[in-house]
Amino acid sequence: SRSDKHILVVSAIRPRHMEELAAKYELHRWDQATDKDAFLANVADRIAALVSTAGVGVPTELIGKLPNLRVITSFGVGYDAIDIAACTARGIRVSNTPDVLNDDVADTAIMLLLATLRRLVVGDHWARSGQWSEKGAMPLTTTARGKKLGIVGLGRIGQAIAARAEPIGMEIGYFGRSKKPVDYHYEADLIGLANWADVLMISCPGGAATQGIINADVLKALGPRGFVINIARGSVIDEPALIAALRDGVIAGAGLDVFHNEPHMDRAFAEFENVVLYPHNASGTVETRDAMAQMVVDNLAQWFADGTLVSPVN
Ligand code: 8YV
Repeated sequence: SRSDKHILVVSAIRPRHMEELAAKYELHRWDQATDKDAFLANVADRIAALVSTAGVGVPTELIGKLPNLRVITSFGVGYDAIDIAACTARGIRVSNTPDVLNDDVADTAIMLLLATLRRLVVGDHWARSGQWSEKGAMPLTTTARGKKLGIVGLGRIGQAIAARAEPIGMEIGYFGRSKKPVDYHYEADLIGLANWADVLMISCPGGAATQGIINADVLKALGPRGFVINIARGSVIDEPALIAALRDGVIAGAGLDVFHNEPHMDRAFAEFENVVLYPHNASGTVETRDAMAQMVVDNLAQWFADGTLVSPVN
């Protein structure tokens, strides 16, 4: 029955899906509690399931305070903000929401790539501000056609990006832990890929294994005509090194959906004309966010029915 299915809400999903969950389960809104410790003291023992979002994650010390926690259903494909090893050690299952966001994230990657090379934001400002009528044509930009796209992480999203870059006329290369059965150019190390590429596309998972791998050396290898696009995690890039590279002309520009310390993005980025910014919104369409929320609902329903998950992480 509903009264013995207790779920802790660490970060809420879509309103309609929250209503659906509230009708089926006892929801405990940790996200809305002001005194979180007092709130937890009353419910901790009853919590079997937890709902959160990729951006917010789950504090590891919170997991430690929930002795009967068995499952975490996370909204988003990335799970770098959840300590999966700690969950596995305690027998806590984790699910994410893969695949349903691949197309929108890949579209955003291409949107940022083209907006950066073609200087969409500068052009928009040129038209809006009246510079067009005062000064004439805006400065020329860079074509994507014929350029080399170096993809860091050719997973499901990376492959969806490659499939879109091909008809634009880009040559595709990639770096990852293993060579894949694809016709694209493979580089076994990141400096090699950065040397080869005109545009470096970051689409690998976040977390300890990729922390700061796009560092000053990689940016130097990419060079003064090279661009970085990041739709993965801010943590993958050494951000002070990126800011220095943009300031000093070490690279030509960047298109960024993700940052360190979101949503408190480093204001230095706002000063660069050769940068296009998007506020971690690559999956942010009504359609895709609804599909992701439905996967959270489905994972919970299946877990409460038979103890299995639609899209397990561990
Ligand atoms: C998140 C994301 O869903 O899927 C991911 O890993 O980063 C986004 O799609 C969004 O930030 C909500 O947490």
